[in-house]
Amino acid sequence: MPEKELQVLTHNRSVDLGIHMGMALKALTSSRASKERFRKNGYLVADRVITRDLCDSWKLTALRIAQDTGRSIRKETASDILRYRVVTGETIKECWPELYDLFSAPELRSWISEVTGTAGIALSQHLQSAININVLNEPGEVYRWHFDAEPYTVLLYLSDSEPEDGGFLELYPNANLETSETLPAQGRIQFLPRRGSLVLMDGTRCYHRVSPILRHYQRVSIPMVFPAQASRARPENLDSYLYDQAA
Ligand SMILES: O=C(O)CCC(=O)C(=O)O
Repeated sequence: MPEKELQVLTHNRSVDLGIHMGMALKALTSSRASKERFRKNGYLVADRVITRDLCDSWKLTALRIAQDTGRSIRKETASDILRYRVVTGETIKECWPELYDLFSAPELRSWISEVTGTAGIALSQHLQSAININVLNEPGEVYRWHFDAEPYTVLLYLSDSEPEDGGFLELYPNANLETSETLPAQGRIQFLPRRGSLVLMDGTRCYHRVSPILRHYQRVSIPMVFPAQASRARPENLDSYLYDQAA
């Protein structure tokens, strides 16, 4: 039987993490197989981490906050396009403590540490990018191919996607900046978001993107970033590229 790494359903833990958080995280496991899968591929999918009911209620909350305070990002260069709506970490901390509690729960970092075999998983000092709400909903919206600035990213999905919707998480495991220019289509992994599921990935070795939205629907994801040490510097101008609003 796999070890249960994060069981947040017992009464005491629920109290520690907040009542709703206790309901939210059912179980994240770090079995030998999942560690091995992560070691080999640099990513791991955990299904139904958040219950459907909670997910539906969180999706509404995410959409309301994105509507009230989100920024529309529209960046287009010859090689890539970034078009989506984002809520950054400072706003989440202030307006949605329940989600912030999930992000900052020591149990989540322990699980990342177990699965990745990395000691010292920290909370990022860059609150703006540490946790976001991403909303893509119009045909043509896309989150460009990129590597992350920090190694560990947890993506929590609050919506389901159908293949006809677009909005796949696409990634090339074990890529690097040199190879990213010439990656063959057959090596590409496609993950269709399912609400309540979570992807843990080393974003510095998985080249990834959100594929273009093909028809109107609400794709809601919560990216959370966890550095291996607290004090890594972010590339200059990255935050202004990602978060400065469309003119
Ligand atoms: O929403 C997703 O599936 C991925 C988002 C992403 O890559 C990011 O926020 O860096």
